[in-house]
Amino acid sequence: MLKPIAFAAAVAVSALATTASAATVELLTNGGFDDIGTATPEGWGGLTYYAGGPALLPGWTVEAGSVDLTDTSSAWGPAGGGQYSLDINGWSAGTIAQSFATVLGRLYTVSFNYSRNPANAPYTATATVSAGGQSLDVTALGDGAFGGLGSMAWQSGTFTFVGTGNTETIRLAATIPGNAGVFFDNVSVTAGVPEPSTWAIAIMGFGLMGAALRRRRMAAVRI
Ligand SMILES: [Ca+2]
Ligand SMILES: [Ca+2]
Repeated sequence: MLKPIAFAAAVAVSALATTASAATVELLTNGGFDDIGTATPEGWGGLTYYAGGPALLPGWTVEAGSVDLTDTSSAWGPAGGGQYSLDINGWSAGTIAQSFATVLGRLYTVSFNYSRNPANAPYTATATVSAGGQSLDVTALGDGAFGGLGSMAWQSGTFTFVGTGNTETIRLAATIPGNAGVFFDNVSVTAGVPEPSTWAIAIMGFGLMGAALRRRRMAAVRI
């Protein structure tokens, strides 16, 4: 059987471990690009969103150029998740952005899936994902690793940043010209959120540790 102090420590540690893995909150809206808004398909079958509109990509602002959404069952499929995925090069190099609040000192994780336009992206399609002062350059070689028309394959990218307490912006930007580039899907920003109940258990655990230490000191005095 564990001594009280060891038990208290175990409770505290397990509570903290639970806190670290339990609750994460998705901070982005429409990171999977499956909410297409009110855009209508263009002649080639996909949806294009231009800087300045008129169609709005829900959750995102198209800051430059244009971006395309294509259906999972089209030649530009399957999507990385859901029904649609995004070519960061619409008719030209596109940039999209979305802002969210951060908490000072908290660690945030950015993750996404990426592929490349199997139709006519250059051999090396590139883009940059940035958020919170950090960024990741995405490179998709035309070496077959990302599949082909109707058989797109996806890889994962991730990085972390520390919250400033200010509003931060995630930005996906094409870094090559042209109408075909890096594809994105399942873009996510999460932060681990302490659950009040587990923190209460942790604090109680530390309280028990304190009580056990006090008892030890008292016992030592008696001896
Ligand atoms: Ca999707
Ligand atoms: Ca395109």
